[in-house]
Amino acid sequence: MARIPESELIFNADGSIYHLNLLPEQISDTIITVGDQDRVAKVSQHFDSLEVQVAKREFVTHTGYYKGKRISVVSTGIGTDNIDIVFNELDALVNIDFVSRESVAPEDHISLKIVRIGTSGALQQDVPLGSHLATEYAVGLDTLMQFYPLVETGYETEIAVQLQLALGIGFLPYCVKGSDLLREQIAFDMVHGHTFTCPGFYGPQGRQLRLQPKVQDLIQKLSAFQYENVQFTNFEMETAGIYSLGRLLGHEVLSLNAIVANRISNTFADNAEQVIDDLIIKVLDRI
Ligand code: R1P
Ligand code: URA
Repeated sequence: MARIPESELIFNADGSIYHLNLLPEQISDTIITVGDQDRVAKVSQHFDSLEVQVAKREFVTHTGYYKGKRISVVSTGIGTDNIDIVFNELDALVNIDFVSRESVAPEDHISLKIVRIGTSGALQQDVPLGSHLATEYAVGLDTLMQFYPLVETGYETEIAVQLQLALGIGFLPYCVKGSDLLREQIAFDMVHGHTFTCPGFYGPQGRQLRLQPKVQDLIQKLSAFQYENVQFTNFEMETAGIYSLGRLLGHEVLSLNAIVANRISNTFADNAEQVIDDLIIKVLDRI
């Protein structure tokens, strides 16, 4: 195994990894990610005991025990650029030897179980505000996978190609499926859906404040898009990055969405916090 240089794998003075500020022993192999750093404590408040509390920038980590199970909660901040940092560093914590700076041997590879608890906007009239939605396929409209050799199935590539045509955009999106196993284990009673991951909250999600859109009728096009029996239910800003880096790095990943907005009925949930809290409890009990 090649030694990874100091400029590529960066440690802080205390030996912790650069952005997450964590040491390998400070995370569990069962991880919940949330976007908002204040949501970390909303998860860990349910722990029986809290062992680790670390924070740097938007990356807050709490590790503790919930009903005897060791769980870490990590905030990612917003966007797939942050997911790149969080996933590479979480993976390094378990699959790179911090002393030798080498990857562990393939037989020692640790597969993390990672579940995102996030908020999301619905793209279909019949996805109710306040529902909990589990993503099967995610399409990334961001550029993260321009920089990694993601291997897509023929089916995934076809979705991406057809979507590019439907939107008339000058780049090929990427499409990737999450873990069937985790979806069946944790999301068996949730709304089943497919998710667009957008590189912004406003223009890239068809919101118009003072700027004119470049892609005309984006919401209508995303809502109407269908490939075979895959119709997209919602959008947010991390899932496709999570699913593709999970596949590339060998981790089990699932994205769960608390639906707080419906962009077809133009409504926003007045109980968004409660919807997220209910999702947190479900995940803690099932993960
Ligand atoms: C935008 O408001 C943010 O909310 C959603 C989007 O993915 C984006 O991160 O998720 P979180 O609530 O987990 O941050
Ligand atoms: N998060 C998003 O990214 N979009 C929404 O509409 C709601 C939450």
